[in-house]
Amino acid sequence: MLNRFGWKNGLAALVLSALSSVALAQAAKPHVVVLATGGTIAGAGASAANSATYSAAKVPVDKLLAGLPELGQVARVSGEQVFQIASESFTNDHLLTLARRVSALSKQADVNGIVVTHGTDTLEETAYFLNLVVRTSKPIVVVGSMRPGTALSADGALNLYDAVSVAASQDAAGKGVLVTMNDEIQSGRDVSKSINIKTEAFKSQWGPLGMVVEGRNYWFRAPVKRHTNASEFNIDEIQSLPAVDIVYGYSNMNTTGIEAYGKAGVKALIHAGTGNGSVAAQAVPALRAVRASGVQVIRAARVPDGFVLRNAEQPDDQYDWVVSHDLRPQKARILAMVALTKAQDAKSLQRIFWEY
Ligand code: DAS
Repeated sequence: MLNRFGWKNGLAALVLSALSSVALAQAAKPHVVVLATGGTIAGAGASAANSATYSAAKVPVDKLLAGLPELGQVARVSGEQVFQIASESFTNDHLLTLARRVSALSKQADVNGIVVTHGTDTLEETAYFLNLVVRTSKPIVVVGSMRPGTALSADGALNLYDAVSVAASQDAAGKGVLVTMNDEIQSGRDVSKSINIKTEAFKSQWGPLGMVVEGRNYWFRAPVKRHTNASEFNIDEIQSLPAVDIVYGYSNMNTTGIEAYGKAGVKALIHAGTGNGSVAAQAVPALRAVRASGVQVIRAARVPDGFVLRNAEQPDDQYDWVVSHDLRPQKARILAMVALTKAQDAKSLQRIFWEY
């Protein structure tokens, strides 16, 4: 008589081997760490109809990941809650803390890629900061969403899936910090939040690097500016960031803001000028006085796209001013803070603005 336990042992062995092969297959997948900081991607609204009225930074990372089992198809994912804040409230301390954690994880042999979930308001600044100071070639992908996960047609789940998929991809290595939003793979350096109410919010004036569709990356260009492993800056050597602020140019401009920042002891002042970074005649003496007091003056433009030409609207050589190249004011501020940890003269700063 067939040993009545024979077929059971056989079945058990079959199930065990099937489970172990699934476990082995999962263990073989790239390990992606998701560092959660808050924002709309962790937001929650009162009803599904609330696509724009909701509270940001509510859903913890474990719940975010548990709500997206499809992530297991592309990577072995673990999560850490670094902060739980709306990103308009990011400070330099948040930037330093996050970058140090990303840097430490990037050094771990068992980590293949890193995703940072982030509010969209200052996502572009964090992505650029990481691009400048984290020395790694492993993929780092920053991701957010324009609608909370509770909303109809929420965009966060696919954005996060795309981010993990890209972070798990070998072909995403060495391309600098990336941002995945709305099926596009953007450069962390170039991308900015350009529309404040659509899911197609993030734009790079030089175009996305590529697209990610159903877990596959389609690349069309690569960054040419210095980043990550090719950077001269290293978060592991940065203890603090200097004060750098921004004044806005407009019709009937006055010098109150310029003088106040000069007195406040900023190390650099970004002037977001009209047109090609123009400075109102009545503001030039105030900016020159601030420069004379040792503050670096960086001419950017309030016009979002294009780039500021040196010595065009103002005699930058004569005034010893710097131009921000194609960086929007908020990005120029990030680069100025990082640059000032090494360079103290306008000539060195200008070289850094050309190269990064
Ligand atoms: N307040 C915004 C932020 O946290 C919400 C978002 O769009 O993510 O950046």
